[in-house]
Amino acid sequence: MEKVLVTGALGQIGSELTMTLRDIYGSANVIATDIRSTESDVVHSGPFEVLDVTDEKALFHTAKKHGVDTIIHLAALLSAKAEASPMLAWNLNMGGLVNALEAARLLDCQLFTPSSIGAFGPSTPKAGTPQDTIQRPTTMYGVNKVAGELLCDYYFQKYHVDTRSLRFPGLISYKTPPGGGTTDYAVEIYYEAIKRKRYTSYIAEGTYLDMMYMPDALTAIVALMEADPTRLVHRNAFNVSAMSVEPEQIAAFIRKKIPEFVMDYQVDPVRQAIAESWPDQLDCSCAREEWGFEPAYNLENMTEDMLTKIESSLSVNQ
Ligand code: AKB
Repeated sequence: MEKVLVTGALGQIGSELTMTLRDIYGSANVIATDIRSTESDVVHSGPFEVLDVTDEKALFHTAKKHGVDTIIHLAALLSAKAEASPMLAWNLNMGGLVNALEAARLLDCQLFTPSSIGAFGPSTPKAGTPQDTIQRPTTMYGVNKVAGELLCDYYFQKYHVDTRSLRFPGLISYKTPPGGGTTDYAVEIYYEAIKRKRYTSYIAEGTYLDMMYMPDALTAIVALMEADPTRLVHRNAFNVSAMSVEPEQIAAFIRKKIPEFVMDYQVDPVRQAIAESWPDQLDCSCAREEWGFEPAYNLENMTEDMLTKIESSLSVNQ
């Protein structure tokens, strides 16, 4: 990676990844794009362009104009939003990806795009979910992710486009909130713990899902993209996770810092059904063996960091 185009750069992953890439590769070498512009570090700290990824020509010309060698394609709808608007999800998630792949093919770029635990479904083994296993998701988001994995493999095999991807679990971060995902509760809980000392979870007690702290996700993206291709047996996409947790476990770790924190439940049937269709805990051994995946954060040190960072950012903004 020397010169990178990021789509969806103002989203949860993009807003942090863009800044990390600018630190590593230089601000001028990371071109951030999104469907909208905002007053933000991403927009002001380096090149930024408004870009609709469903516009094939605009995506191609933006990548060509900047002479990039890598496309990090993040623009997509998350699971709950995709379930509410399946056709919009199909058009954006699949249309955007194929446009990014075509630009990568024509301009000889490396390409990263995230897959998800959503690429699995109810018939997938729930515990120790293997790297290569049944993928029959029951959500539009999951259908998009499986199709996306296959499409990326197709572009690698047929056109030798250097495509690489990670199956992200719920990503927990304190800088930019996620929007429209099933795992968003695991971010909201920390904000509500600081602001109100209580949280009503829309995911039921006892529902285990894989999670990872954003710094580990950013490190993983860079490590995978810089990995020696001869070591990669897999490409699209690697299982990655740092913890398998249910809501009450997060609450218990929050209570170590905020003893008066209270959590109750008002289960949202749509997001609960999505969560129940996903694995409880992924097997990440291929990511460890093929490119050295090693997350630094577990539930304990992530919770400490989240609470400290949210507290200081809320007090600065008061
Ligand atoms: C979502 O909940 O939709 C995402 C994901 C796990 O892909 N966070």
